[in-house]
Amino acid sequence: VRVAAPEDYHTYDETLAAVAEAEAAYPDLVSSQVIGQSHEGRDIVAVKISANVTVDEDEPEVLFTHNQHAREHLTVEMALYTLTELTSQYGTDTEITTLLDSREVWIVPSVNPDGKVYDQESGSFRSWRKNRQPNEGSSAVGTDLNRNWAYEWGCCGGSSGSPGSDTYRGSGPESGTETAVVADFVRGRTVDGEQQITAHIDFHTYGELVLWPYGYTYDETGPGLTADDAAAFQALGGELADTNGYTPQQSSDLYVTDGSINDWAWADQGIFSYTFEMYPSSGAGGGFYPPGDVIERETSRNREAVVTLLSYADCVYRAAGLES
Ligand code: 0X9
Ligand code: CA
Ligand code: ZN
Repeated sequence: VRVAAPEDYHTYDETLAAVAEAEAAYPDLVSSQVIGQSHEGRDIVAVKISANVTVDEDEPEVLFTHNQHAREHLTVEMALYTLTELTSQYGTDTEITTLLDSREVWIVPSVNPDGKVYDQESGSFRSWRKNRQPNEGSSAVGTDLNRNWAYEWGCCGGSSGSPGSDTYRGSGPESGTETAVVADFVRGRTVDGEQQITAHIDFHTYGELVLWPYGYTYDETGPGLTADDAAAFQALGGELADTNGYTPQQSSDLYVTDGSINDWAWADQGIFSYTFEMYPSSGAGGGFYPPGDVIERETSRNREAVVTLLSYADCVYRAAGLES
């Protein structure tokens, strides 16, 4: 199986440079902001893409988060693909033009910059997953950010309480520096008590899956997740999967997780929140490190899913024929 070299993927610094370039080239369409710092002090950046980008217009907002897990470098390429595609096609592609005229898109290209740098910096990948925050009373480093979100944290055997584990949930909900930064950013998108972000994809690798809440339980409904909500998650999830050939399922059907971003984003913020597990499929080779020559194919593979999510951002229930 062919695998990648670290230089096949953008570094953290190169990622920020690409964002700055887009911002300079499309000042009316792209605006980036530093939403906080990682544990080691790196900037965590959110990029807004919309017509009249400097104005906070009353438009549905869509969030894409990437790279919670350090070694999932393909997800950062996905962020840069979306940035490039939306900016270069605005004013050319009528669908993208209409969507950027009526939506506000937020991209966080790297939720976990310390982990990304650690995984990529040495000349050979380290297979690192967590952040790089030390743990009190242990020599083991790092929290699994996707077990650290503040909904049913640590409830259900879907995370570990051991700092040495790759799924260590942290010392408490949002104890991870980067979790707290992104959670604060999301909470900050509330205007007059209403969360402006309606839909979200958290990009991971790998497995070629479209996943939706809840992850902490096998039940299809639960607190704050009605049968109508579940029908909408399933309908839109299926429609997204039709565009990229991924397998759609409730996330707990993969395995139970507690403290994942999707459960928090839905239960706490009312955001239709999906996980995409990108290339490769679980049976194929390459794992977290597919060679660089698949990047273009495997990021553009999600073009239609991104556009589809944007198109439903005004009312996700419409995907299930439940428009009120
Ligand atoms: O375990 C995770 O955090 C995600 N998979 S990964 O291989 N990228 O680490 C999956 C999270 C989706 N949620 C659930 N399966 N409940
Ligand atoms: Ca706008
Ligand atoms: Zn992951």
